Amino acid sequence: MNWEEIDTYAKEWVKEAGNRIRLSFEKTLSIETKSNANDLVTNMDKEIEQFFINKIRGMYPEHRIMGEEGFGDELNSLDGIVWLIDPIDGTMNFIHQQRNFAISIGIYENGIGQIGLVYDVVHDELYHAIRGKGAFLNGKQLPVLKESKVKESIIALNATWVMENHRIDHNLLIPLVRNARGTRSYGTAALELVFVATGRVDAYLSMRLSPWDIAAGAVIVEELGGVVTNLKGEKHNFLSQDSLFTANPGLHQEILKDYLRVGQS
Ligand code: 2AM
Ligand code: CA
Repeated sequence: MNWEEIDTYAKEWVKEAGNRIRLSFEKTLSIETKSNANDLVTNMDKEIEQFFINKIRGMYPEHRIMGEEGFGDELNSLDGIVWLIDPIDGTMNFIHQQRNFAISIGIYENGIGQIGLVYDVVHDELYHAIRGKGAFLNGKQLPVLKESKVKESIIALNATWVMENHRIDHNLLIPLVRNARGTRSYGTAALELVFVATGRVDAYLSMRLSPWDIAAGAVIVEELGGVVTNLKGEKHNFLSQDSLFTANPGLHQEILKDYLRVGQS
């Protein structure tokens, strides 16, 4: 498979999609809700997903596509080459803030991430990795991740999970928040993953994400030696919703063992 050729096209399309999103700032958005009043989608989410699908189908008709807005294929396996697309990750931020959102595209072969592209449109920052060939920010190679301890780390974590909730015993997270140097929440999983990749934050935890939110960022983090699992420390499931826990390797182990108590009764 010519991954470099696919990467070149994907980058070109991501930049063109970014331009379309920037131009949309001048126009009125049409906003609808999906599963609940805070689950938002705009005409741009849909338009950008359709833009990518048309490009991919034109160039690579045999590839399959999983897109958040449902214009792609119905997938029940990751066999073959699959594009996992989130046209706008952080839609709520896109609507309310016109920043803190990204285009996220992961390209997987038989379930293994080969290319990850995360484009922070407003900052014109393109993070990308090709498996085994390095990870880059606007073409400049990123260094491999350094290990850190909780007490010197910034942890990306949404406050929702530190209140009583039905996905995790929030008492496990209180000491983590107390002991960390600081916590942050950006509301965009794709960017939170690339912030782990660049060391802007040291770990990111979320209880419920979809494959397209993180498929691209996971390739970038792993290319730099970071660890990507679910909260149980198991391989993340890229076919359905799952929790996510990503960090530099030393920190990942410390949090799993001392805070999430994985492997202990
Ligand atoms: P989105 O903006 O593409 O929907 C916000 O904390 C992060 O979680 C964003 O990456 C957002 O992606 C994602 N997210 C929001 N609601 C979600 C849901 N119901 N299921 C899975 N991921 C969700
Ligand atoms: Ca989205």
